[in-house]
Amino acid sequence: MSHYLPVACLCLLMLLTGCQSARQDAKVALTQATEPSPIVSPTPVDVSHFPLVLKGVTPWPSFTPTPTLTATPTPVPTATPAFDPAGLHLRLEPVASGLASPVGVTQAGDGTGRLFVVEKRGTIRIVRGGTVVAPPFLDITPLVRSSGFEQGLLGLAFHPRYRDNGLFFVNYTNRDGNTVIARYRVSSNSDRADPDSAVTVLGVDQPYSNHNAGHLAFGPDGYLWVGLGDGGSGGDPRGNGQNPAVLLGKMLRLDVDSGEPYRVPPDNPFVGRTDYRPEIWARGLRNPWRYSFDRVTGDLYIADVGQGEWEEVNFTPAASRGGENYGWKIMEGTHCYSPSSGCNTAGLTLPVTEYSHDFGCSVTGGYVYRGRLYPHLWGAYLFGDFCSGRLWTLYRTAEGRWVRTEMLQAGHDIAAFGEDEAGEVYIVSLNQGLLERVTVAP
Ligand SMILES: [Ca+2]
Repeated sequence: MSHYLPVACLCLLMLLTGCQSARQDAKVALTQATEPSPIVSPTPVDVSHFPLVLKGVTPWPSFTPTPTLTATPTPVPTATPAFDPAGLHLRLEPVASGLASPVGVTQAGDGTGRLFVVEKRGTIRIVRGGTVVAPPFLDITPLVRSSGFEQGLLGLAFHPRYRDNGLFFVNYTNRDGNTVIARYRVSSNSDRADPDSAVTVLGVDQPYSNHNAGHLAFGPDGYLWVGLGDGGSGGDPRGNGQNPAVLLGKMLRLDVDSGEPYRVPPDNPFVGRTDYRPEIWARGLRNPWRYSFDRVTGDLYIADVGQGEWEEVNFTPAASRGGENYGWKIMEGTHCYSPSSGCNTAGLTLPVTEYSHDFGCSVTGGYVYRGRLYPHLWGAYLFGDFCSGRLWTLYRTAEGRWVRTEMLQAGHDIAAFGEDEAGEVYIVSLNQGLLERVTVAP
């Protein structure tokens, strides 16, 4: 079996990046480049920007779990060694197959151990013990436009108190091509949602078909974090990423427990500013294809898909008060984009790692490993590339350097990462319809 995606698929994938030449980029993605290992981010991180004094890979004593975290607390191993990728061999273990264009996987935090796979065309499937439950948990296919490669049902997040209130949130492209974030409730059957329970939380017009981002996640603050792409096309023609008056190209932070359908948290950074939408937590994002909070530290990792050359991962410490500007489209990664040289980088938060299109073409953000099965993986951020199937670890040394190491090549696309309740990490392949678990070879 080919280890590479069909070129036809890659041409579609190029939409993720807005590349000018799909053929050229397909060639790049098909090039099996050898990456020096480990790679250290070439960019000095402006630590002064961060209000939190960072403590490398063992920062958990500073974290105070809140009651809104998921139901299964992960015990903190004692005497865990600092993460060291040397000699560590990761593998992908098949869990389920036959999924229809999966783009996400998550869990309900309700103690049932079920995984919920998001299928692009508009369904959510339960995987229990490696078996895909036949009737979908939710089927909103009639509401969803998935004809564009980056359109569809794209995100799912369960309420932190799902066990008590049965609420969950989805992000999809509606029939008009616009983004809808909606709330649903489970039915009396715990394996079936009530399709008639929908309440629209937020609608965002999309000027182009691509860069819909689509991820949803609850933070340790109990708020819903919504990442929006820049509206699409290529090169952010409308300048949305830097425009504080629009929601596109931003990370939003919403209180979905107060107000109807939501309230702006009073400590959002731009509350009271007439020139900013108050929902905005941070700006300067292009297409944040997956972000996650470290369930132990509360730190936020945002992967942002690049325009044509540089894929990046951004780090925001848990103590951030928000207001970061992640740079797009002033910069792509750590490189000036508009203008192409001599750009003003003042006040920008640069990524902690980036890689060129020699190694892929569309970053997929993952999770910091906090599972129980592989202590040697504890504290490492796992992420990958959609096009090349490369999977990396990223961690911060005690000296404050971010180190990225390629750990494996999946042999297929990596469309999304997810965690189960115990903190084990999974990936899904859109083109292969696979759900796989990340394991450490003995
Ligand atoms: Ca950036």
